[in-house]
Amino acid sequence: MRLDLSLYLVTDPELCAAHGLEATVLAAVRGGVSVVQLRDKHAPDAELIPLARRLKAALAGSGVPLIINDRLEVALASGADGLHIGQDDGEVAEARAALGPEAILGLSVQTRAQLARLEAGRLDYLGLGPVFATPSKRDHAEPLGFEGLAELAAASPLPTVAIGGLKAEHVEPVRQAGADGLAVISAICGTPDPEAAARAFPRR
Ligand code: TZP
Ligand code: MG
Repeated sequence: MRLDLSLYLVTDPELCAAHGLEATVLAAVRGGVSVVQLRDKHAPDAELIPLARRLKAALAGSGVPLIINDRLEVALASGADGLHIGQDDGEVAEARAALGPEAILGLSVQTRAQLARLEAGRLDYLGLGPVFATPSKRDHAEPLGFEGLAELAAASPLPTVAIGGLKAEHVEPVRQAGADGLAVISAICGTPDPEAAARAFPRR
């Protein structure tokens, strides 16, 4: 599965609840999202594993990979395509060893210092952000702006996806900053029509 980061949907249990998480994801895929990440900071594994399995089954044949945020056990038990971890979510080497060589493994990066100590050989992509302040992530790092994003993207040895307060109007500035795509929660999940919201993102 070639990794297309162009429009990367991150789910949020509350923001996706209006239409149901699965229906929201499927609508967003019809609208053109290229990756789906299941992100739920609170649900126990016993709840997330069956949900991830249902999402994986629903995405079958779409070519859209399912990536699990933070929870290695959920990624392993559900047959998801990969895992996304943050700077405090454990070791990249351990995650890669557990997942095997074929799985997609992504890491969130906020600073040049983090880029400098990257285990790039074990990773497939980086999430760079937040570009803007966002209520969708508590205690996020200082926003990068497009300038900070451009600096990190230029220094990244891996494909990058920008995240944090991004909307359809930001596709072009994100591209100009050198990132390979945008990751969004609220611009798709928090809208009355997630399919139309996804479709509103200009595609190359
Ligand atoms: N990581 C950095 S910002 C963010 C995450 C998970 C939340 C992005 O959500 P939104 O609603 O697209 O700003
Ligand atoms: Mg995390």
